[in-house]
Amino acid sequence: AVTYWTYTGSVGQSKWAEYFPDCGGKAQSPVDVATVQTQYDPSLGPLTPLGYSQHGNKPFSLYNNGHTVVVPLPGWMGLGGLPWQFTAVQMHLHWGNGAPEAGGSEHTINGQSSAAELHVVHYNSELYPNMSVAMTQQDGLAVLGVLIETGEEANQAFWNILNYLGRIRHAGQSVSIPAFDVQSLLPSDLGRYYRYNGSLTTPPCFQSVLWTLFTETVKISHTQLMKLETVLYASKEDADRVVMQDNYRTPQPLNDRTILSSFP
Ligand code: B30
Ligand code: ZN
Repeated sequence: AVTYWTYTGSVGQSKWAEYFPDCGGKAQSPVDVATVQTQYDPSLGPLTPLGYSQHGNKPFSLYNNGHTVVVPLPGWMGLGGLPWQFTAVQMHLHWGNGAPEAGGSEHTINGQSSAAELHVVHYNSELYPNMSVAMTQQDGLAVLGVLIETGEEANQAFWNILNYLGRIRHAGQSVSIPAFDVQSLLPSDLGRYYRYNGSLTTPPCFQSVLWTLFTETVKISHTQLMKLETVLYASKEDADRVVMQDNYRTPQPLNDRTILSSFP
């Protein structure tokens, strides 16, 4: 048995299900959103980030976990507008190789990839005591997915993360960064989104996630996108120097699921 995994190679995504059985389940993420097949659900109201802008005086940390770069979030941040109260846990990114035509997002819309994708992970704190317990439960997690495209202008909010990647080049490294307004990373329209039940997009692929994918994308500059490739998959002790890129899973079968939309 293996407990580690990668995106390509001998323990790459085509092998995940051999070692992590849930990765072969019927409700996996990400998915392609075929917009003509989505179904409008008028009960889906706008989501409300709670305390995202209230960062206090404590710095955040930024961590290279060997598959992505993660910012753990303070426990007072949460998400309203869902059937339960959710508490924020962390946010992280998925990206490609910086080539203009190449993808990098996990979710796709009508078969189209975006350059990168931001995930803000929350757990159901009304029903479960912590993230570890919640991620094994079918109604345990809520993840916000934000598609990131490249544009002409730099996105000032993203510098709050990208400026510090040089300090966490190796897996296992972390750095303290100034706290910032997490809501500034999100699109301005939080009322238009797709909703479906899916999974963690990485092993152990537990089918515990209520996914929200915003229709509005956020834009960063190409220079900013390239900054993500400052980071390596390997730890400092490791001989190989593989650049962290293409850390996204390809879309999984929708099977009998319906993707809902919050707008007609
Ligand atoms: S995602 O948003 O679906 N990409 C986890 C959370 C969100 C997503 C994927 C995974 C998660 O919490 N996984 C379990 C924790 N990890 C530890 C970690 O932070 O680094 C265990 C693991 O994967 O083996 Cu790597
Ligand atoms: Zn993710």
